[in-house]
Amino acid sequence: MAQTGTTLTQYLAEQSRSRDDLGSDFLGLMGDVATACKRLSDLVRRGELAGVLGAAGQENVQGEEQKKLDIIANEVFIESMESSGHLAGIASEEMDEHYPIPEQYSRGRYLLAFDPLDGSSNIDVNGSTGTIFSITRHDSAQAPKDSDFLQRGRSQVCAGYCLYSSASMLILTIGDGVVGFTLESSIGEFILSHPNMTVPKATSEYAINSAYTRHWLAPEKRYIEECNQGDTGPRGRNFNMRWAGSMVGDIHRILCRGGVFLYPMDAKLQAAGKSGKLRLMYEANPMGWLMEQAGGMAHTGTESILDIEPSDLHQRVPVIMGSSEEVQRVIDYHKEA
Ligand code: P6P
Repeated sequence: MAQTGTTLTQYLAEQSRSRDDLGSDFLGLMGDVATACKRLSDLVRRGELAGVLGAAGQENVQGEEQKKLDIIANEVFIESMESSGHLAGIASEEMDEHYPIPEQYSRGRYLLAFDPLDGSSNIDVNGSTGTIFSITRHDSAQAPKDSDFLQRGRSQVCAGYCLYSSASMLILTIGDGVVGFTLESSIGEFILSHPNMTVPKATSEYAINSAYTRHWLAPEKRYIEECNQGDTGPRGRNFNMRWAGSMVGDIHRILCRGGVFLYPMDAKLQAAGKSGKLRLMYEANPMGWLMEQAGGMAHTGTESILDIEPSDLHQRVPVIMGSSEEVQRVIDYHKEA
């Protein structure tokens, strides 16, 4: 009989047998995450034909121009997740405060923080986009407050993303390494395709938006200049640069073949009183845990991302993550600065 492969549901059921902290509630929750990702994958894949491209004509709570699909993605996720009784609350990049589970539905013991459509500036040009999600526990029967979401990255129960690109792929960790599933659209199932994703310790590829070179601080300026000097400089080898314009696209490439992703603090962000560009709760923490689980590192330049005590639902942090040798080098340059 033709082998379909292991589905996400089968994989998680198998894992939960050896993990009494991951019961049927968790399996149900992940089923809803997969459903939401499948719905979004279909909308992204159909693009203009689904009438979902273009600007929404409004800004989000971050003051950023929203795309139609930013709003639709947020609604699709909430609609897929709110009624099953697994979640106590939902926090999203697109909503100022967290979304309480409506009275008519029962509340569960998990919290979901997510970026519905990361890299949405790519959507109108058919570039890679993705949904990033972070699941933590809410061990209380009380309705959560915003502050209940403010848990360190190390306390996540599950973290992952769904990448909408040439294939739609769901990549996640539950603390036992990183696994990847590819959407088999003919049967609407995520099939296990990457059972053990690891980040090579060494790399010759970096990802940073070089348009901000004049704003970089000394450690990043030194690191990138040395990479660009290639085999004529102190690194003694040539480097390559990739910048996907979506964190999900860059992080996925790094999980597949190594690399270092940098969205560091810079003079422009400092002048604007910002503590970084990317958000801790639903970008840096989930991606940081994936990186560490895959054998990489996730750092701000001065502290490990997963150790940060969050202070705000939408707080921003500097991000340097990927192949450990390169992240460590940038950390060392921060120490020397
Ligand atoms: P820039 C997308 O808006 C995002 O949050 C990340 O997905 C991406 O890596 C970064 O910002 C791109 O930022 O400044 O290059 O447009």
